Amino acid sequence: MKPQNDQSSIELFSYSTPNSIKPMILLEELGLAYTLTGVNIKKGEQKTAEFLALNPNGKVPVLRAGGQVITESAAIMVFLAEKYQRFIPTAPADRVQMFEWLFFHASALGPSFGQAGFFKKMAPEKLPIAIDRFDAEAKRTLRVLDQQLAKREFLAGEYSIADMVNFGWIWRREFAEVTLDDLPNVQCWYDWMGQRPAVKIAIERAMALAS
Ligand SMILES: N[C@@H](CCC(=O)N[C@@H](CS)C(=O)NCC(=O)O)C(=O)O
Repeated sequence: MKPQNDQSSIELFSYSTPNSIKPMILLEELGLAYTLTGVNIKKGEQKTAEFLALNPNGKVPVLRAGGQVITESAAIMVFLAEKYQRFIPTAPADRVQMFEWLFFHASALGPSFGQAGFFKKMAPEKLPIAIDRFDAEAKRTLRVLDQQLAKREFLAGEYSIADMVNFGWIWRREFAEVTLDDLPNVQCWYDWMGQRPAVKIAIERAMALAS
C-alpha cells in the first residue's frame, strides 16, 4: 500500500464481499476512475499493521480519496454521493427515506445476514438458538424490503445509494442461506439492478479480486 499523494485520485481497498461491492457499484455508476486494491480477507490481509493503520477496525471496504481515508461502507457511499451529487435524493422526503434504508441495511439486514451465515457455516459449534434467531431476522428483513418495494420501484423514490447498499448482502445471500422465493418485489428490483452495466462491471471486478 503506497502513500497516495495525488489529491484527485481515488483508491478503494476491497474484496469480493457484500460490503465491498457497494462502493464499487457506486464508483462504476459515477463513471469514476479508481484504483482497486485487493485485500484478501481469507488470508487475513485486513489485519496487517499496514491495513490497520488505514482502518483500525480491520475491515473492507476503505476508500482513499485525495488525502482522506474513509471507512464504513455506508459513510463511503454518502461521501461519494454527496461529493458528486448523484444517487442521493434532493427532495427532503426522499432524502430522509434514503437514510432510513441506509441505516436499515447497516443495522438490520446486513448484520442479520452476516450472523446467519456465520452461525450456519463458520461457527465451530452449531448453536440452534443463534442459527434460528439470525435466520429468522434475515428472512424478516427481506420481507420488510419486499413490502417497501411493493409500494415504490426503488427504496427511496429514485435509484439511489439506498438500493446499492441493500443489494450488497442480497447479492451474497447464499452465505446466509436465504433465497428470494416468495419475494417478488425484491426479486424484480434485484434483477433490474443486476442488469445495469455498472453493477455488472462492479461484480466482475470484485470477483476478479478473489480469483
Ligand atoms: N460496517 C462495516 C462492515 C465491514 C465488514 O464487515 N467487512 C467484512 C467483509 S464484508 C470484512 O472485512 N471482514 C473481515 C473481518 O471481519 O476480519 C462496513 O459497512 O464497512
